Amino acid sequence: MSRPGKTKFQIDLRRHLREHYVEENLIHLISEIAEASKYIIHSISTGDLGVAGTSNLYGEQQLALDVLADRILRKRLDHSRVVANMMSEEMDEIIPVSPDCGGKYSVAFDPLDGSSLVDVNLAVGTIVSIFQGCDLLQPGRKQVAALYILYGPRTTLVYSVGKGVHEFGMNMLREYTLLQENITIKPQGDLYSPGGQRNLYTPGVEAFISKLEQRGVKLRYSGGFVPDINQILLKGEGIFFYPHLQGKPEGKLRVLFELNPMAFLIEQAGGAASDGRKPILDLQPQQIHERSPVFIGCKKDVALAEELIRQLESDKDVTAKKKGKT
Ligand code: FDP
Ligand code: ZN
Repeated sequence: MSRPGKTKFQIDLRRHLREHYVEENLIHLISEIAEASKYIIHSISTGDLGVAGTSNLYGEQQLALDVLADRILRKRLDHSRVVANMMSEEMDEIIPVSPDCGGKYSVAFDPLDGSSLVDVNLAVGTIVSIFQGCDLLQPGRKQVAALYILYGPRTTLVYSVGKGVHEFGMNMLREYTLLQENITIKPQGDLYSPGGQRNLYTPGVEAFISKLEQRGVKLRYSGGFVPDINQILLKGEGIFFYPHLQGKPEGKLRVLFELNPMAFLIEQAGGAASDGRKPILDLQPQQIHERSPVFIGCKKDVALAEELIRQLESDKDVTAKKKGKT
């Protein structure tokens, strides 16, 4: 689990948080999420690929892994004593946990992003966004912490509390220990991860992808947002985009559960995240399941996407946002 030259031996997650003077309740919250992930990885790796609403051989209700992951996290947060409100991609409404917001945090999470990839044994992840107090419908810039857990060949956790981005690996004892501190990404990169269907790209996005291809950048796309972002962070370069599409101006990814936390992490690593016009972290969400186009990764590449969209598209192509789960 080590990368020579970049590791500090056996610094666990809790100790790392303490050493960065993170507030006690927030340390507790992040540690509880890390604990919950151990149960989620167990469910994934034992391969209980139940389908929600169906029964197994014994007549017991089987749960899809994303529903199971949601329950595991929800229970843990519910009992943590430090959560005011929570909501997840799997829920329709915000769940109040404690009416008292003082010293507490509100959490938005995507319990198992990329769950359609579980069947084909590709990497998936949990994404978490944390605000202080009760309010979850705030611009992402107000987040106090963001993290994801990547269930790949290895399980890793990447977090930021606004003091750099740090990667931890799950060891044989199922503890998260430090792999890499203060991860940064270059201003411009040679990897691209384009989401959505190319025949639906709008003129600005088509011009952008053509420019990247003329530059000779390499395609690296897994279909899972967590591994695709993790690749950019750890390779230190690249751009992921899931743009506005013709007939789908809101793109696909959700602001609260997916984009805000990843934008927080990428900005902390020196990158940028934009909806094509403005930073993701400045969007004021109106609804829980709001979606947005996204261009996220190396700063100069994100700026190039914005420039071409500004030149070749009118505002209405990009700004329309719609509510809704699929
Ligand atoms: P999934 O639907 O498998 O959960 O937002 C979820 C997500 O995957 C991301 O992980 C991924 O980047 C994107 O959707 C892939 O979208 P497409 O199905 O349009 O390829
Ligand atoms: Zn998701």
